[in-house]
Amino acid sequence: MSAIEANFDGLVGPTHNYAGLSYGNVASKSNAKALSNPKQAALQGLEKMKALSDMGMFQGVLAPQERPDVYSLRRLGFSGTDAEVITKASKQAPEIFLNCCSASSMWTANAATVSPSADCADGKTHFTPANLTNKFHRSIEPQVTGNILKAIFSDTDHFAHHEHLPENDHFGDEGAANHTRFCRHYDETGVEFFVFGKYAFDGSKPAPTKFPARQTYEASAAVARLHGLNESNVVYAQQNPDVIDQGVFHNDVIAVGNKNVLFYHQQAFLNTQQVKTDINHAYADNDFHFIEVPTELVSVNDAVKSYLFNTQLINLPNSDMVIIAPLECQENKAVDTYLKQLVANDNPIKHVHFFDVKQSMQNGGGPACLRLRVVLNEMQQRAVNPNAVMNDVLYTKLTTWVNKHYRDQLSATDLADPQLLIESRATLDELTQIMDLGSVYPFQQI
Ligand code: SUG
Repeated sequence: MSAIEANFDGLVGPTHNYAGLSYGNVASKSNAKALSNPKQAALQGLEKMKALSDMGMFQGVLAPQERPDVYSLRRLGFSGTDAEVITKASKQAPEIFLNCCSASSMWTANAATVSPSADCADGKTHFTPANLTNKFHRSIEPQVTGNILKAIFSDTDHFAHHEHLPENDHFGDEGAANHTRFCRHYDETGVEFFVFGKYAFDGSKPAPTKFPARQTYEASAAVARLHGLNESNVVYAQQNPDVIDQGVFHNDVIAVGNKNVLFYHQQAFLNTQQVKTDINHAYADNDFHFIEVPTELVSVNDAVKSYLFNTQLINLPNSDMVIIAPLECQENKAVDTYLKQLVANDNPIKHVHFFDVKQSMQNGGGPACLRLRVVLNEMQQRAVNPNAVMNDVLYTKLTTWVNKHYRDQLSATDLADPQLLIESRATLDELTQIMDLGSVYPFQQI
């Protein structure tokens, strides 16, 4: 049965803002306190989704989260009405308050790790929401992420959902941002490639010294166990700690893979030769392409700034492999030159399409951060909630919804306005009806 790889992009939430919350993520830190434009951010995201759908791709949508997160603030001792909780927290603990306002669930590459049914022992597609323990503002996402995934992939004959891993740095899990899958055809068993930043239980092993390693080996191995993967089809690799210290906070900032291609920077891995040997061994065919970008052509700094590797590597319906890149790649001379050469050379990548996702890029989120890949066979495609699948009708509904509800400008002080929570809840309530999600948000469950 033929299968495709679908992309489920995160809708940008109504509180999209720049709070400088992600230590180790250069863009997030350098744009801290800049004014954001939630409406433009959401429309940029929708435009990319619509363009991929128009290219004949199966494009899905994942809903944003309820923010400010007054439930987390209550757990931290702020009390009273919702408005009082917001006012007290924003005055008494502004940093904690900002962490509870982020629209970071838009980066759905961090929503979960997904293993296609062809790889899993029980023949179902497995989802494990990422616990995102390394950053407080992201650690409050997994519960609702799980609700949203269950509302979209609800058919238990096809889809299996796990609870996120224990919420501790030892099991720090950042989801698909550190997970890639190789295969000849999407419907066949593939090789699942897990990249981690450090070993949690062995301090003698190499680890970054400046910025945090957000994913542990132990978390990756736990996800592989939960999903029932066959060990001979799994490859683990450690990220180069030096590049984490240069701002490569997820592997998808320095490498991307699809089918029989791994496109990566020379400095991405701690032991590149071992990575190649292990992938070749597990893939067990001679048509695998390792496309290594040398430092002398593109520095790590240029890769981080342009997000050359935070690109989507996809197969169009005519089987051409193309890159979906942010405009920043075209604006960076070294990267633009490299990409022109790449598509002219003899390799599976045929074309580069550029997209404006600047509102997300300024928080360190490129095209690949904005999407969660889900391989679906024909029966599974039919089992997906149809109101989460991009088409002309859904695009019109969602752009109308964004234009009606989203603000043009948001600053840190605007976030403390209790009216924003009322506005956001009304916005999300309407979205759950448009997407037929049921009651996925805490405010709908009370
Ligand atoms: O987790 N930025 C996100 C960016 C996530 C990008 N995802 C992938 N590479 N897959 C993060 O660091 C910044 C929010 C702020 O600073 O306001 C933020 O959360």
